Amino acid sequence: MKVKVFTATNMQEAMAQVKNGLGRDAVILHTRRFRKGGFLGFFGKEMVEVMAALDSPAAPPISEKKPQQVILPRPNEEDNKVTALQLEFASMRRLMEQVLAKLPRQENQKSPLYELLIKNDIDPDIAANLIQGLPEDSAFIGGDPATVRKLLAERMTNYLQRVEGIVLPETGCKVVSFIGPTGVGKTTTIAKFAAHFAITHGHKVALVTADTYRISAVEQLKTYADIIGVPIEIVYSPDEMKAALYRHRDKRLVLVDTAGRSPRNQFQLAELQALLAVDPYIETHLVLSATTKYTDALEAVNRFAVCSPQKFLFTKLDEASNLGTLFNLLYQFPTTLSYVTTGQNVPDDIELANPGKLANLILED
Ligand SMILES: Nc1nc2c(ncn2[C@@H]2O[C@H](COP(=O)(O)OP(=O)(O)OP(=O)(O)O)[C@@H](O)[C@H]2O)c(=O)[nH]1
Ligand SMILES: [Mg+2]
Repeated sequence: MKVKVFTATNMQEAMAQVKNGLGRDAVILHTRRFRKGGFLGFFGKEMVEVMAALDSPAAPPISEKKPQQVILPRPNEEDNKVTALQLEFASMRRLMEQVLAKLPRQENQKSPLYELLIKNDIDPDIAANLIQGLPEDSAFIGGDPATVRKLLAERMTNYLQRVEGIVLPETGCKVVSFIGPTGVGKTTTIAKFAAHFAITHGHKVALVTADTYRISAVEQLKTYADIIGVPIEIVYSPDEMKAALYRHRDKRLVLVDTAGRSPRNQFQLAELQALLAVDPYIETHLVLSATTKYTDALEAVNRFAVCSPQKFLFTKLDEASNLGTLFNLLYQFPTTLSYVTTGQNVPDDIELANPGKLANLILED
C-alpha cells in the first residue's frame, strides 16, 4: 500500500492533489485542518492535510473479520424504526414459523401455489404460512384457480401495505439520508430524487455527501449536482455534517449520501451512526438491492439497525430474477417501504412502491 500526505489551502485543492498523486481509486485515511505560520497558532493561514493511500495491485486481499455480536439500536427509538423490539419480534416470528412448518402438512408440498412461491425464492416457512387456509379445492370457489391465486396475492399485498415516499413538510427543511451495503445504488437513487424534486417540482434541494472514502465517489455525486444544478457539500465528520445541514436549512430537501458499508464492519457502522446522530429528524432509508440473497439482506438489516432506518428502499428490480428477498424481508420486518428502482437511468427509473403490483410480480410464473 502506498501512503502519502498532501497539504493545501482548501479541501478541493487537497483532493485534486490526491487524485493527481494517487489516482481516482485512492482511499482517504485521515483529514485535519491546521494553521500554518502566525503566532502560537493564531493569525496563521488555515491549511488542510489529507492522508491518502492506494492499494498496490499485488497486495493480498484484506480479509473481513468474522461477524461479531449484533449491535442493537438505542432503546428509546421511535416506533416506526427498525428497533430492537422489531428485531426480537421478527426472530420470534421466525422461530414460530419454523415450528409450524415442521407440523405435518403434506398438502403444502403438492400445492402449485406453494411451489410457485418457492420458485420465486419465498422462504419455505413463510410460503407455508401464506398458503395456509387457502381453499385447496378450486371447485369450492367456483372452479377457478385464478381466484385462489388472487386470494393469495391479496394476502401478500397486506404485508407490503406500509408505503410512504419522501413527504416534504408544509414548511421547513426535510433531510433524508441513504445508507446501505456497497454498490446497491444509493448515489444513483439520490441523483434521481434530486432531479425529481429540483427540476420536476422546482423545489430548493441540496446534496450532502459523507462518502469521502473514495475520490471517485465524491466526483460521481458532484457530477450529478452540476448537471441538475443543485449545491453539494462534502463532509468529513459529524461536526461538518451538522454545519452543512445548518447552512442549508433554507432548502426544502437535503439528500445525504453515505459511503457503502459492509454490514460486517462494526467500526464503519458506528461511524455512520455517529454521523446521522447529529440531527434526530433525519429520515433514513436503508437501500437494499432486490438481487441480494435473502440471508445476506437479512444480515444487512440486522447490522444497519444500529442506524435506526425508518424505511426500506429496494433497487435493481430490473435485474432481479424474482422479488423473494423483498417480500421475505417485509414479511419479517413490518417496516415502511418507500421506493423501488428499476434501472440505471436518471431520473426515470424510480417509482413509489405499489403493494398490489409488487405482490403480482412476486407471484409471476
Ligand atoms: N440495473 C440497475 N442498476 C442500478 C440501479 N440503481 C443503480 N444501479 C447501478 O448500480 C451501480 C452502483 O450504483 P451506485 O449508485 O454507485 O451505488 P452506491 O450504493 O452509491 O455504491 P457505493 O457508494 O460504492 O456504496 C451503478 O452502475 C448504477 O448505475 C437499478 O435500479 N437498476
Ligand atoms: Mg455511492
